[in-house]
Amino acid sequence: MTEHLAKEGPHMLLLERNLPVLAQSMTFSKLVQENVRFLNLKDLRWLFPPICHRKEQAALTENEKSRFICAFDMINSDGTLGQLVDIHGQMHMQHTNARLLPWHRVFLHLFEEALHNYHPDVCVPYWDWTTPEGQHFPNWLVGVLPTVHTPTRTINVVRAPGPDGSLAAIASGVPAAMAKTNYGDFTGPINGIHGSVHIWVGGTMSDASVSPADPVFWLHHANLDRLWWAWYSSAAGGHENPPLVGADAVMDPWTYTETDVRSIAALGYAYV
Ligand SMILES: [Cu+2]
Repeated sequence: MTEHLAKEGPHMLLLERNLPVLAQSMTFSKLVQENVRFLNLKDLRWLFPPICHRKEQAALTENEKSRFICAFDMINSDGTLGQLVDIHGQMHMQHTNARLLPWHRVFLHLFEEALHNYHPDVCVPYWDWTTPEGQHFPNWLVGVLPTVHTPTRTINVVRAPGPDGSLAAIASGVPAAMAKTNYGDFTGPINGIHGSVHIWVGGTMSDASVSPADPVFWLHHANLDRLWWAWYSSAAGGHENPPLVGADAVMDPWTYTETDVRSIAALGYAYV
């Protein structure tokens, strides 16, 4: 029955079309969610997971840090992470243009849902390198250097972080970006800052064909996603959406479109 619902049900979740591994692990909660139009939502609220609260990495408890690392290791072992790494290495026009933020919003969402297969309460932390306290490599990830097997290669994660002062200099461009009043003017400098932080971490992170193998990739991109959300919600951003139309608005290789990712609440997460 779960097989039938996952593969043929008329209300198959967008998420399951985009991350087929999830369809193999239908939980009772997910099953109910699919059939919710037949049921009384009010009586079933207790079954639904709360919205994922993405926290600043330094604010995580020791337990939350180890659960994140544990879930990361699990999706590495089951091959999901390797598949995501290879997809990121392919050409989906997801860098240095208006697609950067929406494409990586989908990418983070699929990663977070994959983590939920093992730890339903784990959310992607963000690494806030815009504050002085965050302007160094996250201590708890220093020794986390996984080996990731993708469908095409084996990646041994390495890093060579630059001086903390350089990270501060890179991040100093953020306030000017946040003050821009249209998406193009905002995303231009954010794109550059994004790349500079990748290069600052160095090693695996400096190479887009392998960078998501480093767990800090996800924390870095969660911070960019958070900045985008903050800008969008601000008076300067004024809820302006990326100017994407036609094929540019489809976050291939997935079926998510730009309009599908406008609301982070609808995607099931919030920044705290
Ligand atoms: Cu990327």
